[in-house]
Amino acid sequence: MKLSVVIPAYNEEENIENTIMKIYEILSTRQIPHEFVIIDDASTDSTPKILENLKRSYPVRTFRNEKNMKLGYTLRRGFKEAEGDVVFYTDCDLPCLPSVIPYALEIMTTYNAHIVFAYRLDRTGEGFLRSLYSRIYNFIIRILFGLRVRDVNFACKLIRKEVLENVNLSSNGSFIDAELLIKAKRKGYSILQFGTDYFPRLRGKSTLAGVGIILKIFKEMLKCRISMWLGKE
Ligand SMILES: Nc1nc2c(ncn2[C@@H]2O[C@H](COP(=O)(O)OP(=O)(O)O)[C@@H](O)[C@H]2O)c(=O)[nH]1
Ligand SMILES: [Mg+2]
Repeated sequence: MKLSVVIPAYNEEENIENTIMKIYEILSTRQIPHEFVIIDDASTDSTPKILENLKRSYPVRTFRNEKNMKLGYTLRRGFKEAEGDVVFYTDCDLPCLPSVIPYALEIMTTYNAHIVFAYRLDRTGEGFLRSLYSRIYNFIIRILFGLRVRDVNFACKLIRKEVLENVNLSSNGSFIDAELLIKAKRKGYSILQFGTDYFPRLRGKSTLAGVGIILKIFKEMLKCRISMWLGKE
């Protein structure tokens, strides 16, 4: 079984190398065949240059969006490019320990699950406001879509490629995580969650909590809900 590690990157010159190195270390030690698929969302810092260098030492394939397309579009591109049987998706600032990857793989094979993903056991590092927003968001997703999960947006998800090929994703923004889980569940795929520790970003800026990003989530969420009500999905 080959694993594709898909990571979206936007101006991550301070994190990208460290993240790839740490994940590579554990996957090669455990002899898990893998590749990295890094989608650079039109970074304006030295991320592309660093990625070119990393290709010499690690199994990295990179793709670059012509212009900044945001998280959902970028992830969908990464999912399409992934050549593995299973995809692990995380963030450039590595919010979880890399050791959760073999752990999640173990859960996936033991329980024959289609998606295995983590929720944060302790969100202190996220800050009070972010943590509150995130709880409200999880609640709204539960009410609107009947999806009972603890931490929709936590970027630590292991997904069988088969699911990505059969679920039709269309979000360009950060609604993508919810869209994936909602549509996968509707198609009857099994999803399993496990708790893990959360490691907040130490370097670089968090860019996904702005008003524009949140408005886009709501717009795409309503679009998805309405098209499901209309039977289009
Ligand atoms: N595709 C894309 N990814 C982004 C953008 N902004 C941030 N990211 C990536 O999304 C991931 C999470 O970003 P981060 O700022 O840490 O968000 P947070 O963890 O929600 O605060 C990282 O891998 C970023 O590089 C963007 O405009 N487009
Ligand atoms: Mg982050």
